Amino acid sequence: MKIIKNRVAKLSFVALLTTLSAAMLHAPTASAHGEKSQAAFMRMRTIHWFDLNWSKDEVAVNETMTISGKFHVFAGWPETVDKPEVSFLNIGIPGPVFIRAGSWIGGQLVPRSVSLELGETYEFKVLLKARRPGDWHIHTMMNVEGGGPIIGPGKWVTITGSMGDFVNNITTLTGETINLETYGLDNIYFWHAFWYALGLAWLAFWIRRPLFVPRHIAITSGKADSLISGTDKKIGIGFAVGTIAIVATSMGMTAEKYPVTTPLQAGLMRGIQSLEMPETTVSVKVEDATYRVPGRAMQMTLTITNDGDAPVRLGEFMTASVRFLDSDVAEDETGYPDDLLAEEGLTVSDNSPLAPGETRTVEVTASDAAWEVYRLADLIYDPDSRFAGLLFFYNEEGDRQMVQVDAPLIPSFI
Ligand SMILES: [Cu+2]
Repeated sequence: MKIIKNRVAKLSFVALLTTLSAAMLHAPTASAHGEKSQAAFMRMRTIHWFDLNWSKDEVAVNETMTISGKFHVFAGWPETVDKPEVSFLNIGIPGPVFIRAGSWIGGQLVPRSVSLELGETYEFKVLLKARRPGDWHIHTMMNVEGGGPIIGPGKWVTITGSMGDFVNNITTLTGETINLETYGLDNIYFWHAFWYALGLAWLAFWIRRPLFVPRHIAITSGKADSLISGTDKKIGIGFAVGTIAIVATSMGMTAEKYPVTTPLQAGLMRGIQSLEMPETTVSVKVEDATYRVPGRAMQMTLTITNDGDAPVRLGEFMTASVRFLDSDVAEDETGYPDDLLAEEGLTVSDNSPLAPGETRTVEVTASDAAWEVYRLADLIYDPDSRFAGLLFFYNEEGDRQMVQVDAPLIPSFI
């Protein structure tokens, strides 16, 4: 009786262990994405996302929304990160709460990886279809081979409705309409349960006998041969042959049922159309740049030259998705995420219009809690402490010019 109890206990322990390890492999829903813990230099010196638009704040299950905008591939790409030769436009979301129904760069459908050129600006659009209800932080994201996911700004979007209503119908190349959400699910459940049960049976077969100590004693006393009987060997062979037979038969059946299959398409698309940006007539030289730790502010001394034919003013400094605006010159009309927007975060010592042909040296301060909240200030502890970002200049008509800056940043602790 005691022995039987022991075996039952052992068996249930093993089953529990197996189930627990399987449960651990299933990752729980993430509430944040670690966007703040991505190294500041990665966010500042790789991909600059701007002119973004999340088409909706609230969307029902099965409805679609788009995220569109532009991204600039920074010319001063860090040496420690692989160049974006194989990049994949993606969306940073906590699991499949949306499905990506399509994505485009420069007007071209990009279901595959693309090759991006340093110093170029691209236009993009991602079409999403809502799947799981909840409040989700939706980021733009670029996966770069050898560089990891490079995350852009995130905005909260609410999905309403019920996930049970979600359908993802597609028509296959053979003319059949299927719902990808449930397609083949019974088969998946069946095979998981089947192999799980077979695995347990295998374990149970070997466990229903004395384990470690009695076996150890048998081996040390020279009776190792007695541990595995002829029946054991036969059953072992039975399991092996049975497994191979099941795999072979089910493969044959599958091939017969689905005669036409094509592999998942993967490949690299080159020659993606970049965006023709208006010619830059403003040039900027960074004389020096310091970050004041107590003031949560970055100060730059900039020498700005206007070679154009219209006066310009500095309206915005953008780095790592944080936008510092001079509210006299520029304002946000896109509903940009609040925590990344410093509407009055940019002060310029003299921001009167810079006349054509004029050169002026100004002190520019970009201050906001975002330096600390978004952990951009961590930059000062890097061995290559550089900052980078985009400056936007505006003329009277509201036309905009984009100038990139990239310079060493010296911290000040007083
Ligand atoms: Cu997020």
